[in-house]
Amino acid sequence: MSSGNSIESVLHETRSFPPSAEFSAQANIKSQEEYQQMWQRAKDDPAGFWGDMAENLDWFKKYDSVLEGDMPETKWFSGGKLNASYQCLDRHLDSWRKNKAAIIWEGEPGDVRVLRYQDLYREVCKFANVLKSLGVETGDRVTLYMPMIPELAIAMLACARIGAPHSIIFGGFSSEAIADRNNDAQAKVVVTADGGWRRGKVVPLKANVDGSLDKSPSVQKVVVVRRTGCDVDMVPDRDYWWHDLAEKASPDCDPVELDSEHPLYILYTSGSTGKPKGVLHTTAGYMLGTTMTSKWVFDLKEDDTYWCTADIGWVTGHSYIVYGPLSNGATTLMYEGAPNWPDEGRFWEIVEKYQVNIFYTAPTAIRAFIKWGDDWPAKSDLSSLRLLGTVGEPISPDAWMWYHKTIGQERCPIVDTWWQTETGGIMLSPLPGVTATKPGSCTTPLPGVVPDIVTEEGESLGDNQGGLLVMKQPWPHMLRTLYGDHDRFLDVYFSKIDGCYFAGDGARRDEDGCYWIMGRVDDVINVAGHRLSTMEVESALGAHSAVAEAAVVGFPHEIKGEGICCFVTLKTADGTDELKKELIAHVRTQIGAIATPDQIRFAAAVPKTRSGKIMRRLLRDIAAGKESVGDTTTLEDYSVLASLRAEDG
Ligand code: 7RM
Repeated sequence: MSSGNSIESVLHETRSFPPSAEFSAQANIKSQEEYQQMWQRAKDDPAGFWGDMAENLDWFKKYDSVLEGDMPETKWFSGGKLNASYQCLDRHLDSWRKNKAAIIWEGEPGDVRVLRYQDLYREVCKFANVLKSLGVETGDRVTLYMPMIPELAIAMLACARIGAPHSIIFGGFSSEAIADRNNDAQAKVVVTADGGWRRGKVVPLKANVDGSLDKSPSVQKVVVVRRTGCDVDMVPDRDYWWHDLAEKASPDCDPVELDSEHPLYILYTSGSTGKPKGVLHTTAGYMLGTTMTSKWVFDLKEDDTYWCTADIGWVTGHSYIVYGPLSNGATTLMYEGAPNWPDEGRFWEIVEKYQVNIFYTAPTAIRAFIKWGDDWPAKSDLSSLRLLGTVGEPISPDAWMWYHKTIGQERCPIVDTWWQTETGGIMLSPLPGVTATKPGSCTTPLPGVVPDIVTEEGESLGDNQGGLLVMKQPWPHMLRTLYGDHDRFLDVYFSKIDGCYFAGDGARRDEDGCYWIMGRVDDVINVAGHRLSTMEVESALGAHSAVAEAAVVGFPHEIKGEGICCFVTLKTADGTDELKKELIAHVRTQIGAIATPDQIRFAAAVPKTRSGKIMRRLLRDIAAGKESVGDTTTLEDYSVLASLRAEDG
């Protein structure tokens, strides 16, 4: 943040793209009036509005009240009983949807599986029975560390069926990170695979789990899917093949009738300290939020083929590959591997092959597509596409225009969806049949979302003044706590701005009420759409015997959005290239491949304020190669700066 109260905003974009009349006419929300009316009602009478929306879920027992309490301690749909796997499966089975494709899956090597709703239901029931046979009870936590294969969705829904919250760990995390998360959640069972395919190579998932287990004593059993056929160690009475257990399991398993606020899952996300936060979502509110936002934003129709390219290891995959689309009875496409394997045309071949209608991806992927060139998408027929989406970071107007022209062929609305692991579902986004989109803006709040832009003191700012993005009203799919650390939950999200949820992003609102996100205001960086805490990388480096101190910042990166730059002071060792490599490898073992540093710069000291705080703003400027370093009046040791700049990455 710059000095003064508001954050300086430099982006000025005036192009605007209203939806076509044809799109609006067929859309789930058709007009500005309809949207305005919904939004106003949800603001003035949230209980009435969300109570009406809750008709879209199937309840074993109707709730007594829609909303109790106010932020941060809210309870939604108290007294109600339901089950998330029932929402996604059982309720579609007594209609023609029983034979509709629920999941169309393509593996990286080109293998294909299609699971109809009935097939998925049976597999989920079988695996729910497997979990029970391994001693998993309602309330127990289960870690899923898996590739993008149907078994991941099956395991999630099986956990939901018996009320065992899942904790999914993205396959790019290391043994150390798995152990941390297993311990924090006190997971009883880990589900994994021998490996997964990525750019023609096997990611050794089971071996990574093995490396975590002596440090995760809570884990009693490990279930392993055979995916790649690579060699794995199987420990008797601890490790079991999925297929051995599932083969013997019954395909019937009654869904447990769970309280509305029963925990559905924990998902670890980076905050501004070294310790990841276990974001906890609960059943009714989360299911309602993901169900409604999928319908509104992706305009889901019965005959759509919908593809979200995220990994299920991130919240986007939880909400918009699995729970939201399946709750709506949609066909959701899942792809296992890399976008450039065997070549850079893979995504567009998939679009043509399955006649994908709705395509949801991230700005980092779009930047890669642009770099790879227009010839790749030109090889495939993209005329099935009718709607495009983005998520994960601000998209530059240039990348937006490329997406609009080259992929959308100037025909498809683009929904730039702003939300977070914590918000559970989309918060700010165009409605594709309603909103005039602007390249680079996530535009307006969805019904039930009441945002504002405020100063550090909590005063509302006017049009086009940059400030802090907050939410002034509770919504059903918001996080309920940080697992095992409610005080941190209160502190991080609710202590900064009185009475509001503090998102950690800077933003401005323009004269049309459209929001423009300016990025994080804390020590969280966004590397290829993945949230990482600079503190986490600093802690990892600090654990290396040669390192005295480390300061980590993001810097602009052509494809990843932000790269990771580490300023390292050494105890005694020499700053050799060998040591640089060793430190990079060390961070990869401590956190995982996603945290691989792009630059290591050895320095005699890191610049600090008089009170001892690392001057990250200065380091960011140096990492970005900027000459002017701004205000240094509180800098402790001026000579440090010159030496940092001299040391070249
Ligand atoms: C869904 C997800 C959340 C952070 C968030 C922002 C950034 C996400 C957008 C965006 C600008 C967007 N969850 N972010 N979407 N910034 N425009 N459309 O990404 O928890 O992993 O990250 O991502 O900074 O706070 S997340």
